[in-house]
Amino acid sequence: MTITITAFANAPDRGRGLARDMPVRWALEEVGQPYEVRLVSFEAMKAPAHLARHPFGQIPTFEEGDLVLFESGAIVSHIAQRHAGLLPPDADARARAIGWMFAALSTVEPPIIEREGTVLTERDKSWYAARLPMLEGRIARRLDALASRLGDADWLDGDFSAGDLLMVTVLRRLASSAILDAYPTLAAYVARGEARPAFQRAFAAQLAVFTSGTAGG
Ligand code: GTB
Repeated sequence: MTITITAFANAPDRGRGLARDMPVRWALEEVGQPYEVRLVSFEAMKAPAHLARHPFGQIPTFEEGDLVLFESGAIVSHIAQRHAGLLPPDADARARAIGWMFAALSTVEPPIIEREGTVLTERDKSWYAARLPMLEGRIARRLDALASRLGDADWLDGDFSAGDLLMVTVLRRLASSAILDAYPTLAAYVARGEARPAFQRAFAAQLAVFTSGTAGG
């Protein structure tokens, strides 16, 4: 059955691989599943056909036969459960890897997203100068703990897993700041993720939306 995902027809990051189709593409590449991409404009995302796939009118979505999924974490989880390569076979190790998936999205990512939103929309506000260091302090607490747990290991718990895929994805959102400069082991962890052939293929595919001239909408 063909897998179809959705991605921005015109991603604001212009192909830097920061939109959330990227972890889905990366997961599919890791497990060797071919996929097709339906590019959606901002208007199409809010139209009934797409809202039937995604109640919040966002990307990414995932379709395979009768199955339609939204939420990048749920999609990566589904791919990892269905195909070998992203979750260890041992039940306990598998449970720990799933724990890291949740840690990436629900513990490490929220302060990063909050800072990003503040930098984008609150720069001209009176509270900005006080709020930014507070948000960066919250990020630092997460990164301190993550770096401490990672230590000098390559991945968070043994072999590369969907937990690493999502954690690297989350940390990549710090790329436009200098925050990771203070965490050389985490910067190296991100670089290891980005060096994986599956990441490279996924990155090239989403970048091609812009370089091939198919971007629009
Ligand atoms: N929790 C959902 C998930 O993980 O799937 C969040 C999905 C989401 O935020 N989708 C965004 C979207 O569709 C695109 S990825 N936005 C349109 C809308 O809400 O109307 C978020 C994103 C957008 C842009 C950049 N960027 O330019 O760097 C990075 C990430």
